[in-house]
This record gives sequence, C-alpha cells and structure tokens, in this order.
Amino acid sequence: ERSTSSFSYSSYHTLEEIYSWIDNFVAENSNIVSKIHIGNSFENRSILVLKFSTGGSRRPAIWIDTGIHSREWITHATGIWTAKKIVIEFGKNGLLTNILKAMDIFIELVTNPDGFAFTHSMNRLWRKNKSSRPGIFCIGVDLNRNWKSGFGGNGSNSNPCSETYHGPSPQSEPEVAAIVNFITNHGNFKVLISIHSYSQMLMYPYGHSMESVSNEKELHSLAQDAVKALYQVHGIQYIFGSISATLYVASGITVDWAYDNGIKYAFSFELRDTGRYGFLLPATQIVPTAQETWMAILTIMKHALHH
Ligand code: ING
Ligand code: ZN
Repeated sequence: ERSTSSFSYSSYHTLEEIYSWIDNFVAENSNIVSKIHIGNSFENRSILVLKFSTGGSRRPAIWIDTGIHSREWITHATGIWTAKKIVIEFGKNGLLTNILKAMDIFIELVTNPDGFAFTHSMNRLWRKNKSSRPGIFCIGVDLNRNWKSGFGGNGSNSNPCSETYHGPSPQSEPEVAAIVNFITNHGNFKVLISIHSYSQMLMYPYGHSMESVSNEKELHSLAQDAVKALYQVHGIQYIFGSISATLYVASGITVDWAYDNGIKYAFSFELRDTGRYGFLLPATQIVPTAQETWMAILTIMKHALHH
C-alpha cells in the first residue's frame, strides 16, 4: 500500500500490511502523529507505538494497547480504525480536540507481533508470544500473565504448556518489558486501556484478587457510563465490573500492574461477540465494533480530562 486511502478498515490485515499502514499514516498526519520504537519482540520484530500529540512535553497521557493476545484480531482492527478516527476528528470533534490539547494518546496496535505473524502463517488461534527457553519444550508465555502485580498467583499457570503460562519471572518477556520501561520512563500516564476479545465486557482492577481498588466507586460508575455510550451506537450490551468479579481471577495482568503503578483509570475491554463467532469475528463487524468502542473510550478519556 502506498497510502492509507487505499487501506480497507473493514478487513483484517497481516503484520506487514499493518506496519506499512503505520508508516503511511504517520507520513500523512505528521502534524499530530509520530511512531515510536519501544523495543523488539522475542523473534526480533519491531514493537511500535503511535503517539498522538499537539505539543508540550510529557503531557498527561492515555495508553491503549490492542492485540496482546494474537488471535484476538478484532482488537488490532479496532485499534487501527480508532487511530484513523482520532486524526479525522481532531479539529472537528470538540471533546477530542480538547483532550488532545491537554493530553497525549499512545496506541500500541500490535502488542504481540510474533504471535500475530504466527496466527497468519500457522495457527489462527495462537494466544501467547513465541518465546522459547532451553529445556522447555512448549512455546510461548501468556503476555497477560507476565506482569509484576500479583505475578504467579491464581488464574495463571506455571506449566509452560498452559495457555496461561506466566513465564519464568515478571516482565521476562520483551513485549511486556518494553511497555513497562516506556510507561515507567514517561511517568505521566493517567489512563490505560488494554483491549481483548471476546465477551462484551468492560472491566477494571483487580484481576488477581477480589480485593477492591480505592477508587472502585468512581471506576464502576465510569464503566457504567462508558457501556451506556457504547450501547447507544448499535444496541450492543456489555457487562462491567472488576475483572475478578465479572470474569474470573487472573494474576499478572496488564491493568493490575497499571493500577499499582499509579494509573488510576485502568480498564480492559473484551470486545464482540459473546461466542457465536468468538475470535473469528466476521470482518463485517469490524467497523461497527470500532464505532461503539470509540464512544466508550471517549467517555473514559473525557472523565480523565476533567479529573
Ligand atoms: N481473556 C482475558 C485473559 O487474559 C482478561 C481475560 C482480560 C483477564 C483482562 C484479565 C484482564 O484471560 C481473554 N479473552 O484474553
Ligand atoms: Zn485476550
């Protein structure tokens, strides 16, 4: 592809297509978008983050990641549509414009590039990354169990052959370490949104235990508002609540780490659907899913802007 105008936002794409789209997108929108290389994957692929900024230095920031589980293709597609939406709406949508005058937005579209390449080449349902270690005969660590907060606890597995294998130590995986280093060095993230599929849920910490976070009431009512805004778009219902109460106990997850490291607006989405197609969501649902998710994300960003 030579420009983003020939890119189909209603199709699923390969890693090469997405990385080439990123280069075109940055070139076409260099007034507000830049590309940051935050590290390399286990198989040495680039780990890239899009930065949306109108200036300033280390402004309060919003983090969005998609595709930490490689088979969740609707999440990458939603992230790409969202990135495009931001540049279209900047200067038109008053709320988004105000957000970008005060805050920076960072989007990591392919959080697990090795796994994503593997879902195209070999195994469409691959979830983990592709790391291997001497003497261990199964491949991959669950990147949503490899974070330091609650590492190794309930809802994670010490067996390398498990789909929820937590890895040998916290942040052992380069894909997780890259984010930890980037967010920690930046030091001014206020919002983190980690996007998964499927189940139609909007959740906040904690996952590692039933313990409630200090701003639970605020997060609960914000999640309710976000889910209402989402519903208004296409009538899709999401349930919401803490991860441990809504879904199951899960330890070493992204949003628990974010919360424990001072990012008090930490949310995880599970996008469409509720299981009819599951991870194989038809491409015809990409744009509607992204449209409704955008309204929920805007609700969260607006709240953060005013708090
Ligand atoms: N499910 C998530 C998993 O990692 C989840 C559920 C999401 C747990 C967010 C914790 C935080 O098990 C999927 N489908 O990945
Ligand atoms: Zn997932």
